[in-house]
Amino acid sequence: MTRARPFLSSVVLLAAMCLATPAATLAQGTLNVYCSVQAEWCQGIANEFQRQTGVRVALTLKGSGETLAQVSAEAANPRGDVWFGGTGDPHLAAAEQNLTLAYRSPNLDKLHDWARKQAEQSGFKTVGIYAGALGFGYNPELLQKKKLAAPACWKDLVKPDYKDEIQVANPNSSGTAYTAVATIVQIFGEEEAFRYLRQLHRNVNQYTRSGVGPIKAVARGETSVSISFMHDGVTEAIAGFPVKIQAPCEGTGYEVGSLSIIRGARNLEGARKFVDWALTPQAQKLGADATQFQVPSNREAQLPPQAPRFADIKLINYDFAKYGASAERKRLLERWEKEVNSQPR
Ligand code: S7P
Repeated sequence: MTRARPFLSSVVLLAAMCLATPAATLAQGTLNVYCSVQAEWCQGIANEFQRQTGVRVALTLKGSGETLAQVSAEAANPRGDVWFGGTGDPHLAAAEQNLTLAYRSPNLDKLHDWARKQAEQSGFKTVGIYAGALGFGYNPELLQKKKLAAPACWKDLVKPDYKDEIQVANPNSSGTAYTAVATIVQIFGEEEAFRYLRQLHRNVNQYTRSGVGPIKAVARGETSVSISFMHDGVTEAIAGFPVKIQAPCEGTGYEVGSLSIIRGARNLEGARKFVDWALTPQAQKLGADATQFQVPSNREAQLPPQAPRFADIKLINYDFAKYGASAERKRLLERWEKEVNSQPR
């Protein structure tokens, strides 16, 4: 008798919970989401998708290059269901390596051309969920203290005045930094770009693992200048840090942040449901709710007023097909490792 009571009360409690809980929020399995945007947005999508569908979301947070490496390492025994966010190039490389699955969401025709193009050129194995332009972040207080001018152009960053003042991520682990290398190659041509990257190397105080590391260091006053996605600078400025952003005068590249279903997904039904949901204006608003101000890919999603305006930025015609190809990515990364990273500063 005494031993049965806790069991009975658990059953009563469970039954009461079931009656009080809408059907959609009862557990509908688990969805393993590899998430390459900042943690607050990842948590926001996990909470909201779970609340609306009852599918429990388990998050793994990693940058774009690292997630590509993980998905590739797990190919024989996939653990993830979907990969949310991160720069588009590694999503395209994953598609080409057959690490991701084709899916044509019924919401595809509600997207901007650049997001649909990402889907079309990958054979529908990935799709654009947001876009963001690359630029510089700087700490005006620190620059003033050091009597340094704010950088306006890519060429400014290699001036001797900026010795040890610049931070950028390592392009092997970071999609942001790979976008920077590919952008510089597209602007200056490859030979000139590698000369430039070697000069820049002398001014870099640290190559961080993650793409947002450098702008957070600018915000904390640990480095004067970063190469970052401009929207990540807005996030820091809104949090109250002395951060300003700049679009490079020669022009700049941009990302099509992407979303892919991982081949071998154990919860394929949940993964497709997640993709459909992530392409809606309501889901895309969760980025701005988490103070992350990329341009959403659904045409009906509101452009956050804080988002850097593409119309005000000189954007290059970034060649996603070329720089998203695995062989080109590998070649550029190996060249960067050999000719830049391994050189003394
Ligand atoms: O913070 C958001 C964001 O800039 O992070 C993504 C980025 O690729 C992830 O970081 P890594 O550079 O470390 O890969 C971008 O897609 C996104 O806009």
